[in-house]
Amino acid sequence: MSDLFNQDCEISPDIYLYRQKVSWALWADDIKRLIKVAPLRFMRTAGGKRLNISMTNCGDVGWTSSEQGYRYLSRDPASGKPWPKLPPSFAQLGTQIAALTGFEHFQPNACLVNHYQAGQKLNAHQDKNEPDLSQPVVSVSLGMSATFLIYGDERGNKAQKIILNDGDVMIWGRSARLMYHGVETKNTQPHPELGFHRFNVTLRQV
Ligand code: MD3
Ligand code: FE
Repeated sequence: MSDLFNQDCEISPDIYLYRQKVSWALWADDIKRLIKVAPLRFMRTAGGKRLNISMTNCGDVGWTSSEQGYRYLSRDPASGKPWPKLPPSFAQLGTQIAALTGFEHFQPNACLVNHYQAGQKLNAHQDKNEPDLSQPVVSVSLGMSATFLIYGDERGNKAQKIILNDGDVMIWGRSARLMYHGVETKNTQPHPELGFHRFNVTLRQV
């Protein structure tokens, strides 16, 4: 499981990092197809504000934010159609990484795709809209680099910072499942093909 060259490790209790498990090149066709069918969009919050980054989904259910609050929905509200299918390669990576960290029963069926341009950020938040918090979340970084900020159990804590590059995968669960986290891209390095764009794919069981 541990690979010194790739610095694969438990970076903090119940948060695991696997470097260069995939790549933009490997997943580009699936991402491009997805955003043609279910375009990236800036969702709104219950208070009517626009989220900082654009998003879309694939899988059985997709995470949405709107004037009605945060919900997992089986259809894309923009089209009324079911979200595109979860690509088998995404599901396979999720179950493989989960098995490596002791989550043998993880069956990802929800996939949120976030899109960042240089300077865009995701503020500190918890992922707590999933019904079964005993299941982990898997995050796949594609494209330009980003800094993950891990605040721990209070959003006001000093953050642990981790730089994520194309193809890096993080998984967190158990004691880390409800930790506050965020993303910054102000000091980003461009990706040779994608330039100053980043996609983050999160796999969840909902
Ligand atoms: C949780 N997305 O969609 S997970 C999200 O890069 C989201 O777009 C991130 O947060 C993104 O909800 C990827 C980032 C992350 C990093 C460290 C964590 C989540 C964490 C540590 C503990 C718990
Ligand atoms: Fe999150």
